[in-house]
Amino acid sequence: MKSNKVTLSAVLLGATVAMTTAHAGNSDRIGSPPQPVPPVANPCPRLAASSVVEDPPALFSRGGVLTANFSYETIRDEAGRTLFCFMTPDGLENPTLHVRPGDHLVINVTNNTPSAPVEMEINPPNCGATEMTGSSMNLHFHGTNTSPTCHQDDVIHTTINSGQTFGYDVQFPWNEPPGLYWYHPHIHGMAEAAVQGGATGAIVVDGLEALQPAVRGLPQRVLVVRDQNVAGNPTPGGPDNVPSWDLSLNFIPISYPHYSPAVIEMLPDEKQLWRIANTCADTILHLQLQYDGEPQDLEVVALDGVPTGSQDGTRRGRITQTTDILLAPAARAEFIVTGPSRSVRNAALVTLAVDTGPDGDNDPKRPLATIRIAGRSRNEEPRTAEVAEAPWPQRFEGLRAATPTAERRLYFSEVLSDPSNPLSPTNFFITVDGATPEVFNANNPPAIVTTQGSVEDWTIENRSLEVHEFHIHQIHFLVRSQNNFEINGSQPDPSVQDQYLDMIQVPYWDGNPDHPYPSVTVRMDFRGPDIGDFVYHCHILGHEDNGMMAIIRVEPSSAAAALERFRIALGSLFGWFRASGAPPSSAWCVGGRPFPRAREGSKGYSNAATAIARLNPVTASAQRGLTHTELSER
Ligand SMILES: [Cu+2]
Repeated sequence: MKSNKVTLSAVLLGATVAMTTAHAGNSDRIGSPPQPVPPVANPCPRLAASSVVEDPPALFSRGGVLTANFSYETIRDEAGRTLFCFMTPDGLENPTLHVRPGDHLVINVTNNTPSAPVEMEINPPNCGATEMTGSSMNLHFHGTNTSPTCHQDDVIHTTINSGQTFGYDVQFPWNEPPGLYWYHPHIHGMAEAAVQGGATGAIVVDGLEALQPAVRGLPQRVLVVRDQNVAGNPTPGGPDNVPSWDLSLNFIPISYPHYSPAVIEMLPDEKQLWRIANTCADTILHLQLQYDGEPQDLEVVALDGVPTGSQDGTRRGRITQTTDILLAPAARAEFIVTGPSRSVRNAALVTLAVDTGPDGDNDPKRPLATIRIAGRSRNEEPRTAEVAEAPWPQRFEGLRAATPTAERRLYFSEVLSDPSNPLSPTNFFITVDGATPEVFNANNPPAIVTTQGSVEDWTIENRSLEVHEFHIHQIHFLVRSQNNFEINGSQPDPSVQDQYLDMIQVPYWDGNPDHPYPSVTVRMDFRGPDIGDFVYHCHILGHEDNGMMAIIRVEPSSAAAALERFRIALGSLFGWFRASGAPPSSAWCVGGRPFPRAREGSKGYSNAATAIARLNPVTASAQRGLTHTELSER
């Protein structure tokens, strides 16, 4: 018995020292105030239509750390659109950030956009500024299974205002799946404008070769799709089939009405790994690679950053074959393509028309790129590693076989802010069934509270007349079922069934009271180390900005909480928690201090919907949302 106690104490002490060391390492990197990053001349450059596609510039971690200095900038283009971007001091725009599992991603960012009036006060615990203005920004590391704490992947309380500099130190977990992730600003009410302005970039967790050997040595492309306002803001739809938004591919515009595609050069019959991120704010993509009109086979190796079929404990992925990839806003797909042979006359990467529902956007068919046979060798192009390391344990292993500890039902809904006025803005909601729908406010209490270690099955319904795109921060989910898709003529997507995603589309309801709501059932994995408050939301950012987001709190398991208290006590004893000038990492990192509830009468959004609508007015067209009374009477 004694030896067991000694062993347990040693393990506890070892774990505590490890946690403290990890925390101290984090604090040391952010301990001294980050140096301001000066603005860069001529920021946010864009390419000409029909340009040849090149990869975004790329930065790679060394010795376990990738440090980047970002100047957040804005400029207007000749069409009057407001552009946003992250510029490095040496002029790289939105570089791709390559890290490895276990690495630290250190970003010093200065908000060099003009100041704007205060919009609301953010209740403590604050991270950065305490007031949100019309030009606030922050960073979200989409899809990464990192911590939702201050200086890492917190988006609820992290606010960086004009002229302010902020230091991120995001620690990637050692068991992070290798694949494509991305970064973007995530200030509620302004996310759509920032992302459509172009402030998005790719993150690659390297090592895909270890789990998907078929990609070894292949030339690889990082393809970042963005959307933006159509020049002149014509009314979407109509006889000319005007898109709600224009697209660009690696900043090469594909603009209405001519849709001149970008150009991808390949050798004939060449195999390449394409890593495509849909970083559109609102536009859903339905990708096909067509040779003389025929859809080509795509060998999918990863979805949303997770190698397909890789989380079952074998640490080997399984390639899935498809001709069509539905890519929700924020989703990623990585697949092997075979270039056209010389006999192909017309090779194109296209996005097909997407049926978004009667209240949805207009996402018409259009080309993204034509494939041109190039005579030059691509030996100098970036390639994946020829020799892979041994595969490592994966973040979501064992989830499929786990017994759920809870089941929840949530639903997307929309209502007019003034039900008597069909032209009033729409409020958007994501609600736990039975709760009162509320538009998002950073000062809202959590809508769901769970405990670290739990595994939950969530069914997410769509009770509105347009599609919504479910996303949760910090974790991926296992797709278990796609239900009632047939009521509006859509089909479950076999290529995402049983895969691990951080994005999934829920088709629209048809409004027929006799019909069930379309839904998805997904398995949530809260077994990991990430505790605290984070968000889930629709990733059509126009919807998220107008309320369709809520907070989940993951409380530490009792063992983790005990360990945390022990660590704090130990830290106090040795003075390891010296004042560093940096705010505490999170409410939980300061000893489980209760998260303060929203203060009565605090300045800010007394009517959040009104204030948010002021920030981001909704086009009041085709709004046929039912009232919540009507919805709940069903
Ligand atoms: Cu939505």
